Amino acid sequence: MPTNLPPEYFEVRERYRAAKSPAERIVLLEELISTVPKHKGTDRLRGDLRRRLSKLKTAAQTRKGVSRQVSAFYIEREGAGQVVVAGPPNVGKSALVAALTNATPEVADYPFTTWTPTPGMMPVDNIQIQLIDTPPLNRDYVEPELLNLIRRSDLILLVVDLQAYPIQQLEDTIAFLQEHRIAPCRLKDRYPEQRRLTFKPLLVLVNKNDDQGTDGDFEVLCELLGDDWPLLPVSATTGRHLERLKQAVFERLEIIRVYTKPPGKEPDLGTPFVLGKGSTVEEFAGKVHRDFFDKLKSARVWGSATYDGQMVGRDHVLHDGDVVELRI
Ligand SMILES: Nc1nc2c(ncn2[C@@H]2O[C@H](COP(=O)(O)OP(=O)(O)OP(=O)(O)O)[C@@H](O)[C@H]2O)c(=O)[nH]1
Ligand SMILES: [Mg+2]
Repeated sequence: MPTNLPPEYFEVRERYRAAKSPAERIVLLEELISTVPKHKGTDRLRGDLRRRLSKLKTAAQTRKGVSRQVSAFYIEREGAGQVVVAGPPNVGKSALVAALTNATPEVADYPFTTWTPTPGMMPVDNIQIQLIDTPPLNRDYVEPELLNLIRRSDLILLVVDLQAYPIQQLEDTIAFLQEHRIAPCRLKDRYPEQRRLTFKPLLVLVNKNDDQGTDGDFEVLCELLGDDWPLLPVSATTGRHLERLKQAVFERLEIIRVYTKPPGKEPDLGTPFVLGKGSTVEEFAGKVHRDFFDKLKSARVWGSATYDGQMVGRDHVLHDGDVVELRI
């Protein structure tokens, strides 16, 4: 089966091969894994890379002192997706992470408050998504590790300040990211031959849209920018539109929630399995347990099937909210 690896894979693989320290190798291997598209043809490759990563991590932990050298910018993935909150100084990145997650990063009314990333978990319905507060992106100095953290993530939330030149902030930050070979997915068509760019999904959060008094400013911003960017007006201070933001993050991550149902019993609607959009029954089975993947005889689906409890094949494509009964 073809693997169809994107150019970023080969670019990151070169850097991974050239990496010297164990910490750097761990970080780059994580990044390499994030470039591999998730489909059946890459199952084996992803498995091999993950095994290699776990060996590297074990080695780093057993070697005395080495684990301490693993950078603060290396953040273990948790939950249904890893999302970085990035942008210029003082726009409210930390305030947003504090409002949306259980984390408590420092918020202050002067720029360059944040120096290291802080992860927190954001509940969205019945799943948790990891948000990471980051130090500001600025031209004078940027930690290379911060750029790697952004490259490894599943989604960028680019924050700008409605009350402080948001268009310039947006354009400068996009240009800055591009200079560091990170570009929003929506620009992929514009650079089809650009092998060295890492394309990332991106949403623009227009923060400090505190109440109806600032709605007019947001409307003007939308008119000026047209349809160029997916803009979300939010306020960390008043909590305005934060629910809408959570749903937008869920949708942009392109994930689905699927529930198990033991034969003859009620479905377990508590904790779903989270899969990529377009995942099949077979991929779901593999996620539940290796045995299900190997020995799966039949499956019944409630939700996306034509009728409830319909028998489907291994390649049936699942949808958000489906309930699946696996039989081996
Ligand atoms: N009015 C208003 N002020 C906000 C909002 N969000 C953050 N602020 C204020 O903006 C200032 C900067 O907030 P931070 O969260 O520290 O900004 P940051 O982007 O993390 O800043 P750095 O870490 O320096 O990059 C603080 O004074 C916050 O109280 C908001 O939604 N509305
Ligand atoms: Mg901050």
